[in-house]
Amino acid sequence: MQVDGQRFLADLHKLRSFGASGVGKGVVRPAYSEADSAARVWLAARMVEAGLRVETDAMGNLFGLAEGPSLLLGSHSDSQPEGGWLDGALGVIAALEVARSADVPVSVVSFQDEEGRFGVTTGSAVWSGQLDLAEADLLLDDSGIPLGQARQVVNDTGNVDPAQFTGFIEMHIEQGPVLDTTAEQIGVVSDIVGIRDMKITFQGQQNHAGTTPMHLRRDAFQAVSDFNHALTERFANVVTPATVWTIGHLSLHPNASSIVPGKAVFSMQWRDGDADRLGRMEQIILTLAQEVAQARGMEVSFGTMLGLEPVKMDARLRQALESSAETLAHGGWRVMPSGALHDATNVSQLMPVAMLFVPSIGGISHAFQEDTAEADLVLGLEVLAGAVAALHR
Ligand code: HGY
Ligand code: MN
Ligand code: MN
Repeated sequence: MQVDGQRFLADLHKLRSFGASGVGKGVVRPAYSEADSAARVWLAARMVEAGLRVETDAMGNLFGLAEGPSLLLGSHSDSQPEGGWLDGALGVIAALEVARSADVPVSVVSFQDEEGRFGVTTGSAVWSGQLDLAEADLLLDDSGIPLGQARQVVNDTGNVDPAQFTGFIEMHIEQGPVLDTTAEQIGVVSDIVGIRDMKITFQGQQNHAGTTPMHLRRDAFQAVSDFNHALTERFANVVTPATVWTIGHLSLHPNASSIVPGKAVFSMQWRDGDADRLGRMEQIILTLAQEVAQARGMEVSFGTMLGLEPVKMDARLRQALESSAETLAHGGWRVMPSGALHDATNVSQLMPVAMLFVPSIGGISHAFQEDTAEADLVLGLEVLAGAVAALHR
C-alpha cells in the first residue's frame, strides 16, 4: 500500500485551520462548536472523495464507511478548550489517508466529544453502549449547557452498526515525554489506563471579606486548599509513580476579591492502570472531603462519577503494529502503556482494538505548543498502513 505523506500532511494542516488559535499550532475546536461542525463538514467531503459512504449518528460521531466488512481506523477531531493540532486530528487524517490509499476496505471515524466537554470520551461511550444517549443528554459542560442542547447541531443520519468492523486501530500522538526522551519514533500501546472523574462541591457561607474574622469564616476555597494539601499525604501508601490525579477546574462563587467564597465546585480526576487502586483512591477522596467539610463547618456533595476501566490491546492487531514498526523503524520503537485516554477504550467493548503513538516534542499536549516532527508523523502513517496491509494478507 502506497500512502501519500504530502497529501496526508496537507490535510492535517487544513484540519488545523478550523479553530486555529493561540501560539504555535494551537487549536480551539471543542465538541459542537462552530469550528468543530465546520471541520466535520469538510471531513465528510474528504471521506466522500475517498469513496466512503458518510454517516453521522445522533451524538455526531462521523463515519466514512467502506463496503462490506472492514477495519475501522480513526480517532476524534474535537479539541480541548486550549488544544494542539494533532490530538485526535492525527488519527483521523491518518485513517483517511490509509482508506484512500488501500485496495482493501478501510472505514474511518471521527468520534465526537472525546475531550470531554460533557463527560469522558462521550461520543464513543454512547456508540459503544457504555452510556445511554438519554443519560448523556443530561450531562452539563462547565457553563451549564446540557449535551442534549449542544447536539442539536448534529445532522443525524442514523446508527452505525459496529458488526461491520473487524477491528479498530487508533493512531495518536503520545502526549507524554517517553518517546521524545528516548529518541524513538514509534510506540505500540500495550494498555490504556483507567480513569475516574467527578465534581466535588464545598458549600460554606458567603460573607464580607473585611469584617468576617478568620475564625468565623466558612470559606469554601480554604476547604479546597486543605483538601488538596491533605490528599497527597493520604495517597502516599496507595499510589505508584505512574498514578496521576488532577484538580483541573475550580469554580468559586461569587469569585470576587472582597467576598469570602461561599461555594467551591471543582473537578477531581484520577488515573491508573489498576482498577483496584482507582477504587481505593475513590474511598480516600470521599472520606477526606467529608472530614474537611466537617472540620470547616460546611456541606460537601459529590457529582456523578464518570469512569473508564483500564483495557489491554488486542494481541493480533498489536502484533501487526509491532511487525510493521520493526520493519520501518528498526530499533526505534517500543511497547508502552497509554497514560492518556482514548476512544479505543470504549471501542474495545465492541471489537479488538490497538493503538500506535508517535512522539510529542517536549512531551507537551493539551496545550497550544503541542507538536511532532513531520517526519515522525509520516513514519507513523506508514507503520499504520503497513499493519493494515498485513492484517489483510
Ligand atoms: O484526557 C485525555 O486523556 C484525553 O485526551 N481525552
Ligand atoms: Mn486524543
Ligand atoms: Mn486530548
